[in-house]
Amino acid sequence: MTRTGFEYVPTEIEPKWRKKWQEAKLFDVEFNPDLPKKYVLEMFPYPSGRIHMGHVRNYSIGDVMARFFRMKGYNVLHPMGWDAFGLPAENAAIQNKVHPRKWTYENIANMKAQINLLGVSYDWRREVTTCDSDYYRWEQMMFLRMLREGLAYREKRPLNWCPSCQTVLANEEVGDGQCWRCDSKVEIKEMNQWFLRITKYADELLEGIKGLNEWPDRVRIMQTNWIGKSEGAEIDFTIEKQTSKIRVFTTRPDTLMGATSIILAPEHALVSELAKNTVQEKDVKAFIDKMKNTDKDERSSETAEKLGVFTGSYAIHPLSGEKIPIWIANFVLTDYGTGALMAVPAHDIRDFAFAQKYNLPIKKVVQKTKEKDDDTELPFTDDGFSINSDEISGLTTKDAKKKIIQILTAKKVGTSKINFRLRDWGISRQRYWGTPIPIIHCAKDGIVEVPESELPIRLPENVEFKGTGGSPLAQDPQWQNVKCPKCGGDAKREADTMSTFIESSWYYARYCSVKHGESAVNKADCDKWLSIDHYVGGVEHATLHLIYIRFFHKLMRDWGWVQGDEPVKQLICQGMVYKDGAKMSKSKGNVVDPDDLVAKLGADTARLFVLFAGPIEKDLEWNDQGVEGCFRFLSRVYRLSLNSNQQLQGIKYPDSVTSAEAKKLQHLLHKTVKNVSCDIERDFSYNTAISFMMEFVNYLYLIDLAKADTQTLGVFKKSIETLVLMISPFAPHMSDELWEALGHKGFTLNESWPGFNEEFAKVSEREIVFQINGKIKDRMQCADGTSDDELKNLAMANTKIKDALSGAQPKRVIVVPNKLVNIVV
Ligand code: ANZ
Repeated sequence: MTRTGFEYVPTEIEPKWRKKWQEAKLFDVEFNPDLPKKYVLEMFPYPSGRIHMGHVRNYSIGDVMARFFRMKGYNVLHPMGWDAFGLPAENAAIQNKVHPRKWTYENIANMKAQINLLGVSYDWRREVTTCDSDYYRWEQMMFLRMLREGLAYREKRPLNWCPSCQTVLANEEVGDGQCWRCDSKVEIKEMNQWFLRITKYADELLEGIKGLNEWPDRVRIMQTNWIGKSEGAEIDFTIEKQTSKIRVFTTRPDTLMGATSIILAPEHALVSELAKNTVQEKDVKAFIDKMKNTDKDERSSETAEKLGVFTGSYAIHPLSGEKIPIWIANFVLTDYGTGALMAVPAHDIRDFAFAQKYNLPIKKVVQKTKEKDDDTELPFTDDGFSINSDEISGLTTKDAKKKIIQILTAKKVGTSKINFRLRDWGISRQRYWGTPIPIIHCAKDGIVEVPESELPIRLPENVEFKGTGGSPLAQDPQWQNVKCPKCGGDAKREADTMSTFIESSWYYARYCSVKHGESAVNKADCDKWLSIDHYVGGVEHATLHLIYIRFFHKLMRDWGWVQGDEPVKQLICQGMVYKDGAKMSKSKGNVVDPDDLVAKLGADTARLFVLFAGPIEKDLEWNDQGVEGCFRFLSRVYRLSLNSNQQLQGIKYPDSVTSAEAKKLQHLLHKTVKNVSCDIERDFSYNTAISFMMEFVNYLYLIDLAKADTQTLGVFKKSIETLVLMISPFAPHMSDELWEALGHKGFTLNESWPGFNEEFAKVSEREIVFQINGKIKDRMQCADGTSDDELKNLAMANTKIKDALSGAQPKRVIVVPNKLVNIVV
């Protein structure tokens, strides 16, 4: 192919097309009942100021989907917005004395411009900004509805407190005893908090996981464990010389006869009473104090040393009537089950270690076999057969559990019980930049709702950002001091704001409408677009956001706002972007700025690279050569298209394709379309789809148009046009530029995705003759276009040839492609 001066200069092409797209309102979408629909969604960003490569990857993945499906004939909803409340805005306010609102909206403007530079096909008319009162007012309304329905409540509870952020954290926001945001050590603090009763949906949230068959397994497992359903029993133990009882939760009621102590969490309400006036009282107090400052995860970790103290009191075994000691220990947690357990050292690893350490009796009540007394080693934690357990002796673990629950129920000392690890969702935050909780506290009337007609309750303006303690909202007396809506007396507004995870729990439904009118979401629009067909985001949201979004969907369903039980059909968790072996981040100093890349090599190259560098769900290692490789590939496509376009003026697609060269090209064209389409559609395997296009381009470069027959020229022309359409979702600016240059009007996005003919795509076969010194020895069917080297290898490996050669070394091997291999000896 002759080279002429077509130079690929993305900075000249890209702004021009973005302007045209905008003018044509190319990305605005209305629902069309005649077309199948797709709702493609990327998790919306926190407006931190600038987008990073992780964002570029996220949005490029979604954009290729959206564009591909649109070309495939779907009605595609592809919206974007801002998860705009949150702590960084406040920290910026503290550090730079800029109001969180100003900071946030400026960041949004910056980031929107950056995203638009990438040419992502968002329908911005649907943009959601969660810190707009027009958005959060609905959240306040939902909160009041939940309050009325008993789904929101206030309670004093020990909660995770981050001393550095000065705020309460949800369990999900604590990992390894540290704050998810600032890594400070989390403390436990008793506080009045608002909760959402997510546990009401625990069973449904768990059951629903079974139907999420297009979610990654790891996310389904994480959610299952997070919800943590345990089936077992609650059993009451009376306390010696007292009227009160201790209730324990156990998943192994069949081991009741092996219980040799009761162990309470140090925070258990009965502890101080039990130890009162005993010799142990001082030790117990000291132990409780020590535990206060020990992190929960640390206490319950498998490797942590088991520590405890005897309370000085005894419990009475409900069946044997025996006296067993009551202890407190570090590994018993206050917020699980009843905060108390019966220790069965013979059959529980932790209890075993504890009993050994403190010399508590160990009683074997389960063994592996049905035999009289086998030599099962302790602790034995598997299922087996009950022994030394009166009525249930001899039964399998499963039957023994059932039977013992019957016995306990009849005696009114126990019942079957299902426990969930999932806790109600604590949503109060002592923060400014969040949705105000629409509640008024009145000395006379207690908790009073703000009347809905007064919503939204906007944030006070008169607040100084100092970063020290408490709720900033309480600093503005004018805002906080109000009259009680019920009695008219002096009252105070609730000064906490809501967890920002609430905003991201329902935004997807709001996107369904362009105009909302007087409701949070529009049912008719939601019915049209939901559920989300493909949801793309990071796996770090597996147990936070992705549980809350499912919870809110069920809430909204129960309110009749949306249909269907689940919000997300397919979840795609993209990998992270690494450079020099570390996650790309400002603190590591290994950031590649998307704007720089776009300015230098163009948005299309940036998009192509983040998709070509590996499978979307795998982590991606940044590679400057890889980026340049992508730029070169696009340049090659650009030059090839424009050069050939000059030479192919007036050439038409042939009526029939008969020449060998044209046939081969036709085959490769159809095969490429097939491979690219399948890879995108089946599992969004973009990197392999791009490879197929690269291979095809390499082949096209081998064809000498000056020598090719007219059929080949016709198929070549078709090949270029098809290639331009196939690259369009990945490199939309360049594709539209080429499409125009090839003489077409409009945008590639409005063209149909190229089809293929299965017959042409099939590998056609040729009969290859194997000869020695010109004499035919064998024949074989080989794929059309099998390479010379491959044919040579096939011939040398052929048994008839091997026999005939009987060890003789060939002097020469002559290959005539698609016809024969002749071995000269
Ligand atoms: C007796 C027993 C015998 C137990 C046995 C286990 C094995 P999951 O499966 O996670 O639900 N437990 C109960 N409450 C606890 C608390 N607040 N903190 C720590 N551990 C607690 O765990 C349930 C089991 O964990 C319960 O069953 C109890 O020990 C313990 F051979 O009771 B088991």
